[in-house]
Amino acid sequence: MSNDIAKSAAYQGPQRVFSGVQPTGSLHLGNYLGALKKFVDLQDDHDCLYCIVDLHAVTIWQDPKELAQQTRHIAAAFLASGVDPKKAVVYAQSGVRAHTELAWYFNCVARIGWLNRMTQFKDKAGKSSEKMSVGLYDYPVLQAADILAFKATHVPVGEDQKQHLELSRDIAAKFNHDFNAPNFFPLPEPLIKGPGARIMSLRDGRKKMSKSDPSDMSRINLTDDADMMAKKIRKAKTDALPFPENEHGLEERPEVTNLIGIYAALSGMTDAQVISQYAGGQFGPFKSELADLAVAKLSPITDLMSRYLADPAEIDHILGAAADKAAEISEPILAQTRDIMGFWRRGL
Ligand code: AQP
Repeated sequence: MSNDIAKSAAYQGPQRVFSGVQPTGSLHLGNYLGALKKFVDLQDDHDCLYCIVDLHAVTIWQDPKELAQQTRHIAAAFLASGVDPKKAVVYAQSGVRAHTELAWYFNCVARIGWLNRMTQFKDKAGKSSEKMSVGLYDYPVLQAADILAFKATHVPVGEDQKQHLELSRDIAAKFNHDFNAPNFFPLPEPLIKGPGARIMSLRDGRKKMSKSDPSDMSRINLTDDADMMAKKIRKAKTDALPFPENEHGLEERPEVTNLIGIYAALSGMTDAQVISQYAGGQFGPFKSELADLAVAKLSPITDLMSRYLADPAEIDHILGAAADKAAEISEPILAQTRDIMGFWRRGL
């Protein structure tokens, strides 16, 4: 993973990694492989901030009685997956003011036409876009502020976030240009490559695995017990054909492609190695071994999560200290941004 981080030619500041996860429900295998696992891989060699993005969560109504607990739940998932608070800054977004303040400045830089092109808003709003919050529409601008409040240069995310990352780059470039501040903000690079970048629903191989899918059978939650994980994999949709003989045999077989991709990501094998191991066979034995693999990888995380959640005071201590650290990094960047934009300040 560390080799994927290339230095941007023009920006000379430090390399920094930022990513966020919404506290909107139980995390699933897609979040784990597309994000959390990469967070752990990066923390040893890089300056990393991992944020629980509760301001993003409230773009869709969240029960105030649940939100803080949901935030702790994601923190527990980070820690149980191996994110180490001594190496990475793990904090809650609403506790650091730079996010909202910079988002406002960027609202005045981003163009409406850019946001109109964002497919995630269209997917989430469906036919009721007029009834959605302004926040949901503006979500990618807040995301740009999240990243650039720390001048982060690299953002590990799943494939679904690629378009938002391109918008962050556009906002950074336009800010630098409009305010004649060459290379003030870096143009952040997505870190998408690698297995697990796009895990699909177990019920429909053309839809991504998602927390908000109404069918719980479509995803493996990090909180599922071993029996439930095995049941979901056993019942995962496939088709009437046997296991493919080679990679060409994956064409037009999205569900099979997805299961092979999950096996590869969990085992560290390539898709081709998985195919050659099961070539031409039936799906029964493959699914049963995939279930064992998923349980072996995810059950220890589930168990550890419960242990962290049993000690909310410890989680709060970690989040509190990290919020201070995140503010320490972002405040000077915010102050410089305000100066570049020409805002009044005391002693000017
Ligand atoms: N299916 C996926 N495959 C790979 N990566 C994924 N991610 C999400 N789904 C997949 C990555 O997980 C990180 C955190 O995502 P998030 O919870 O902040 O929001 P999301 O992308 O909107 O995730 P969901 O599950 O689809 O949530 P809902 O249903 O609430 O919208 C991101 O890096 C994301 O790329």
